[in-house]
Amino acid sequence: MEKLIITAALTGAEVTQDIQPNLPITAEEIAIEAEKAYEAGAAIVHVHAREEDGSPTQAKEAYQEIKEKIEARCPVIFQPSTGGATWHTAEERLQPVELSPEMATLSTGTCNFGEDVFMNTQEYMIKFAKKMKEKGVKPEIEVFEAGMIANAQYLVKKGLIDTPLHFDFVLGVPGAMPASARNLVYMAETIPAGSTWTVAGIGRHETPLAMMAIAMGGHVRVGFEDNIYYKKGELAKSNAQLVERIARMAAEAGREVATPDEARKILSIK
Ligand code: KMH
Ligand code: ZN
Repeated sequence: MEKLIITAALTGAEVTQDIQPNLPITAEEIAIEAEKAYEAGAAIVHVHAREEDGSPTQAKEAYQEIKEKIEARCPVIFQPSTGGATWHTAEERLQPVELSPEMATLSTGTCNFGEDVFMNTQEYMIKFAKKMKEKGVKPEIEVFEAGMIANAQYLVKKGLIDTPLHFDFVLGVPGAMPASARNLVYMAETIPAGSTWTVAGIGRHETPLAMMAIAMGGHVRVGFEDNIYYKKGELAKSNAQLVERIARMAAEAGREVATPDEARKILSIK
C-alpha cells in the first residue's frame, strides 16, 4: 500500500484559545507547531492565518509571514486555506493563492456549516480553480457533501483542474455530511479512478475515520481545526500529539508514513 500522508490542520478559523489554550495564533507559534507536527510525521500542514487578537484573516501578508517562517524551519508542504471563515468574501479567501504555495484547498460546493453557510457557488469555484491553475497550485478538493465530488468533475471537464485529483473528505461538520464508515466508503468509491484522498473526521470522529483510512489506503488529516481533544474530556497538548497517534497506528497497521517529498510524488506535485 502507498505510504500514508498525514496532514496537520493546525489552526482552522473557528477554534479559539478559550476552548483550546494550546491553539497556535501568531505566525511564530504556527511555524513552531508546524515543525513539531512535521517531526511527528506530518507531510502537509493546512494553515489558517489569524490576527493577533485571534480572529481569522485571509490577508496575503499574514500567510506570507507564516509561509516564510515554516520554510525556515522544515520542509513540510505548506497548504493555506482558501476556505477562510464563512464570512470572508471570495476575494479575501483567494489571497494566499497569490503566494504560489505548492497546495491550497478548493471547496467544490456550498453547505451548511453549523449555524452558518459555507458559500462556494459555481462562480467561486471557477474563479478559485482558474487562479490556482495560473499560479501552479495543486488543489486539495475539500468535499463536505457527496455532490461536491460531481462539482470537482465539472471543473475537470471545463479544463480548470488537472487530474489526478486529490480530495479531502471532511465528514461530521454539523449541517453537512455525517461522519460514518458507510459515508467514507461511499466517498472513496465515488471519486474518479486514480484520485487520492484523505479524511478529516470532525470531533470524536477524527480517530475512527483515520483508522479506516489507514486500512483503506487513503490518507489522514488531524489537528485542532477538526478536533481539539486527545480523548473524551482531555484536550490535546498540541497538533503534534494528534499526528503522533496516527503515526503509531499506521506503524501498527504496517503502513509507513510519507515524508514531504514522498507526499509530493504521491500527489503529483511538480
Ligand atoms: N473554515 C471553514 C468555513 C478550508 O480551509 O478550505 C472552511 C474551511 C475550508 O476551513
Ligand atoms: Zn481549513
